[in-house]
Amino acid sequence: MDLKEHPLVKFTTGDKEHVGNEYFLESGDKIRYFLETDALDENNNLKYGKERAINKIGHALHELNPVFKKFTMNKNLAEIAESLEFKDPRVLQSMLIFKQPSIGGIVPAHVDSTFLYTDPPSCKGLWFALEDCTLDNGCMWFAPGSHKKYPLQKRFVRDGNSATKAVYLEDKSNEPSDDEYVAAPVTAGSLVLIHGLVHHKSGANKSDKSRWIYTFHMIEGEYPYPSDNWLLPTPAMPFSKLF
Ligand SMILES: O=C(O)CCC(=O)C(=O)O
Repeated sequence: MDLKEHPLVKFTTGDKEHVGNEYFLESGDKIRYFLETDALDENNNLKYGKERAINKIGHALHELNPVFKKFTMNKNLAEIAESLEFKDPRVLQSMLIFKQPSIGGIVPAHVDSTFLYTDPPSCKGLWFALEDCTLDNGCMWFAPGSHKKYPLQKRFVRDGNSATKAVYLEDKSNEPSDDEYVAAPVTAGSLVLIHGLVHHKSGANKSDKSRWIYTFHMIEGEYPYPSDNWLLPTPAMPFSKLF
């Protein structure tokens, strides 16, 4: 990660949102670096070293980094996809999420099919705890059964080249209340399978321990994938076939 190349450091405030969006929207076939918001001061200077400021790395680790490629495009994980009745599972994004000590931010409640949409929805996430994930360092929370109870409410789509918007498919109020969420602390090495329609979130990390995880998502390659999805395959990097 070269800070001089990073948009938050390189560009002035006026261009920041635009450039930040492009940096994100063009990250599908790259390895890019996203910072904790609390790691920047009011002038957008890093308050901590980059190792501590990093929030997330994504979204093509599974193609571009040999360690993550070997880990992801793996026979055991292909068997899991088969057992979930995928016919043509395609890995389309991978991420390291860090939740740094004391500054790790929340991940607001969402479902993954909002961001990785097929028609019908088919996304599943494989989420690997690289460290113990506890109530203190920002473990995941799930609304049990929400994938059966609530239809997909919205899609996150491109709006021109450098913007995104939400398109509502259902009533905005149709989602779980806060008290439906249950904490899911896990130990390092655990795999959590995440249904694309299950509502989940994670808390802030105010503790002195980091909470590193690796995750990737797959979709059913046989289903239509709309061209206004934020994450698009490219001729050089089509979505990776798990088998
Ligand atoms: O790791 C987290 O805190 C959030 C991950 C998440 O929401 C996801 O992988 O869909």
